[in-house]
Amino acid sequence: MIHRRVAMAALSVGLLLVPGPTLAHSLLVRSQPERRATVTRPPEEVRLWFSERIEPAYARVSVWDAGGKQVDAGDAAVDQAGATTLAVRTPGLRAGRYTVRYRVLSVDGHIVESSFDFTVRPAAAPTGIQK
Ligand SMILES: [Cu+2]
Repeated sequence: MIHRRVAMAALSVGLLLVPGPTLAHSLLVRSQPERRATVTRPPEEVRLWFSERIEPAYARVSVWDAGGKQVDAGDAAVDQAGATTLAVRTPGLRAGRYTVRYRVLSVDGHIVESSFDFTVRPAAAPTGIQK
């Protein structure tokens, strides 16, 4: 039922071209890995946190390598409790640059679509230097 309600909301906004001033759409507030981050340990998943609830049926996130190959496990899912977190597993990432693409539908009916990159740095060889 909530799916229908959100679809109707999206339709209303599209027809009226008037965003509701009291409704905020879901913005990406943080991610792991972070935007433009360089990490030394390949992440087992990519997780996105949004400012507002997102509609699970319309949430998409995928991870692509520099050659344009999709490298996520294809199991993107919205957390059950708050519906503000979206994650996808990324097993076996090697060193390289990756692009995270996401598209979510806020409960206010707005679609938010964007992307960001992160880099996995090759593991440094042990140097014996103590921190
Ligand atoms: Cu909005």
